[in-house]
Amino acid sequence: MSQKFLVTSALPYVNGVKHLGNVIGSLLPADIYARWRRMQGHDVLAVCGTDEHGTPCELAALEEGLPVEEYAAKYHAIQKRIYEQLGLSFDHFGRTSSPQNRAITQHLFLRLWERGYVTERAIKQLYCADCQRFLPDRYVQGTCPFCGFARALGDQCESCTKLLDPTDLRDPRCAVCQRSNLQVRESKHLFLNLPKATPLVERWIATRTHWPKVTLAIAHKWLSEGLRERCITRDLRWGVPVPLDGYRDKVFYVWFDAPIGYIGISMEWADARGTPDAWQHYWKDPATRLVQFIGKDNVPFHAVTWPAVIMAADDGFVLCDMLKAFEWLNYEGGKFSTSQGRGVFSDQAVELFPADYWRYYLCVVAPEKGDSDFTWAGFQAAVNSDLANVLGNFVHRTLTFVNKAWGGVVPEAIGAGEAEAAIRKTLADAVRAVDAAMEECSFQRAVRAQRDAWAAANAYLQAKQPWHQVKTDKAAAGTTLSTCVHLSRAFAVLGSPFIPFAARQLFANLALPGAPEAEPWAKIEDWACLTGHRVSPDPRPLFTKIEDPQIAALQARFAGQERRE
Ligand code: B3M
Ligand code: ZN
Repeated sequence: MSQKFLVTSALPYVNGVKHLGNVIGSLLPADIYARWRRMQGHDVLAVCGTDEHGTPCELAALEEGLPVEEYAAKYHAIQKRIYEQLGLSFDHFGRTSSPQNRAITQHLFLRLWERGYVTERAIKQLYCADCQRFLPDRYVQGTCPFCGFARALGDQCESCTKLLDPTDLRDPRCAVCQRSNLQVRESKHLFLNLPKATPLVERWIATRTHWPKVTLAIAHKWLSEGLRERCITRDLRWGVPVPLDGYRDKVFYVWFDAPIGYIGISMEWADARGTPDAWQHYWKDPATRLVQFIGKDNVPFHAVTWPAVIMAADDGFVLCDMLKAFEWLNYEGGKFSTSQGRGVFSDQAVELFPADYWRYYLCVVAPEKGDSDFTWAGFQAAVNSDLANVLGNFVHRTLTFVNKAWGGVVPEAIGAGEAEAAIRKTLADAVRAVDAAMEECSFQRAVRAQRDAWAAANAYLQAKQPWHQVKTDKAAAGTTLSTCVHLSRAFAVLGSPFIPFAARQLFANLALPGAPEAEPWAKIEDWACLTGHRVSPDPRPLFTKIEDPQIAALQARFAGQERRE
């Protein structure tokens, strides 16, 4: 039965270009999941977009010398293009700074306010008398009281990593004008009353027994430590304005409007297609399954604070059905580093190799059970052995031989025997294994199941040797070839959510009209649909092997000397 699915990926911060860890940490899994559910015939809305508010974005704009609106628009466009090149098939890639998100954020806030979930409190903050503005944490620089580092920021010292309050800093100065004309001033702020919402969250989390262990552990830890009121306003200009008298010169804290952005982006999608209410079809139907992919550090916001907002607002929005969190992808044993140019960033990745190479390898090393490591050797092995030698070779040998011995017309499988029964069962098991893995959002297992099926198909072809069979028993050779052609088609359909570009090329090689993603998932196992069909006389290789010297050069190039920007 067709169900409604809302699929979201964490919204990448707009500042800068994201690295491969970010790609496997939420973006790619959300895309694969959405593709798989669509092919199963479900009604899917998949959304993502850039998270554009907050001080890091404002400071990055300042550094690049652009007004923050222009800066955000520029990097939104850059990121959007890269994700398209990676084949990420979001129905809409929007922005948290959209008018839609502003409207829905203000609406939800007012519901919280009316329902008594927001409290007012005065807090002390630094104020720059020269710039005439309050300074959020990261706008204050000074000397670290612990280690003496001279350029510590108001939230943390980069040198000794101690967490700081701006008022802890010695010789504090304004990061914007670099002067020290600072005052401590009192200003009123709004706080989300999480203690009041705690029973709602506790009751709801108790029903999420099907969530992955990591996600539940973090949620329970937060709840058992007790939720505190959280300040949701900031003295900034860039952000969603607070629609309440006495606070109109403030904006919401970025983590207040960012998760609401999932709804705002769905509204953008609905507006863009000229059906402004269409988003409600998903968000306001209790039967919709909301499936969210995030990095581990985002769990508290998705498992506790955002659901608290949604439940406290009590406005009929669906809550998360499945929260899949990823751990960290390291780069060759260390960390990806933007400032040191260490590791591969998404813009470089799409220039270097076809998207499917990255998509496949990132699934192989998906950090699902702990941190994992990107290595060039692993990448090369995945591309050369799994993709080129196993899948690519199997398809190529099959189609070349159909062309050579049958004039390109797929023979019939007459008298399929034990070996055919076995390989058919292998495919059936693989489909079931992929479905089971995807149901649990286990991407490593989903690609492993396919790789094993490709290897089994290769072994079947190798054992049957149709190029010898044909000399003595053409019908038997035809059965082998027919089986292999149908397996190739099945691999294209089954692989389509994971390696969509190669899957399409495979369909082109089979001279099949339409695209593999348009095929019904239920029809993967079909052993006769191509009998009598003429395949392409000129099948193109699906993958190109990566040579050792190329890998050595890449290892050197991304080791950390090359500074970005
Ligand atoms: N912008 C990305 C991160 O923490 C953050 C996610 C927001 S999801 C609503 O990496
Ligand atoms: Zn200043």
